[in-house]
Amino acid sequence: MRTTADSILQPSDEVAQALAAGAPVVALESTIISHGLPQPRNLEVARELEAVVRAAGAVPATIAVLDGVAKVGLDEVELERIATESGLRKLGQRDLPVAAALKASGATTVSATAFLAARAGIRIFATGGLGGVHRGWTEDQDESADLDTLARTRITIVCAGVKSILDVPATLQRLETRGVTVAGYRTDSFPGFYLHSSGEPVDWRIESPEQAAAIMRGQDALGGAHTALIVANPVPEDRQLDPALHDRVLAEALAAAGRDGVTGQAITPYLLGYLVRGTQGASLEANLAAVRGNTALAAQIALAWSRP
Ligand code: PSU
Ligand code: MN
Repeated sequence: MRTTADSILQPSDEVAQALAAGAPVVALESTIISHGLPQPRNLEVARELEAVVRAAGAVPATIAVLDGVAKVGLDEVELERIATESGLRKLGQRDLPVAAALKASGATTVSATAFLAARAGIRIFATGGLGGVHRGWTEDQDESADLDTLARTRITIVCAGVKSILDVPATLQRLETRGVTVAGYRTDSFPGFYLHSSGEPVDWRIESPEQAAAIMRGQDALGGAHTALIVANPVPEDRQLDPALHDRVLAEALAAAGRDGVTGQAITPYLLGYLVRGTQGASLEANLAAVRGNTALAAQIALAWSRP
């Protein structure tokens, strides 16, 4: 069979119908489910995030690659595979053609999910925290492919900033250089993933989903490079991880990663897992509070975007 976009990129019937009707759709990534959260909680979360989108009146489209096919919108069995299958790969954008060719299965990161969502015609995407420039960049040049994809993909991503395991100021600098628009949602400081604030300022503050949709219309009207809009939505202060606990356990996690020689794709799941254990699950609760809030806000933005 000839390889065509239709044979390797398949929206579910529900997602295809919603997109054709101009109804609100929210893309959700799958790496957070397969690699970012512990079992069995991850499957509950995957279902819960979809329910959050539906409760707001939008259609969820969780994205993953199954047996070489990029699925946009998963059914219950497919969602279970993402949450439970062992040996599932973590796929960035560059891995997608290989996974398709080798009929491999894998969860999609922000870079792969944003790319596939945009290709399928979805404009709004929710996640926890973006990837970015890692601490120690001067030694290993580890910068998440998330940033490059967001610099050339017309998508709106709602996130609680970038993961606090990263070099946040360097990541913000890269986003500026690459022309990615960043707006704080009801905040003047850039969120800190597990923490309400990263301590870094954010240049623009918006107050409503309608303002986010207006920025998106501005992006399209102005034309130019297809860059993303990051809507940085902080975890509520009463749901954040205790900052002192965060700093202490993160320092331990970074030291342990250095000792264990963890690098590349493995480093982010390693650090997040270390934090979950080292905080007795408190980091997990903060992470989930952030993702839930981001998903609900993404649905509101999708509704505002679908209203002409
Ligand atoms: N947000 C979370 N947990 C996660 C991730 C995001 O709350 O695990 C995932 C996303 O899929 C993101 C990836 O793209 O971590 C970044 O991985 P890396 O640093 O290897 O690019
Ligand atoms: Mn990396």
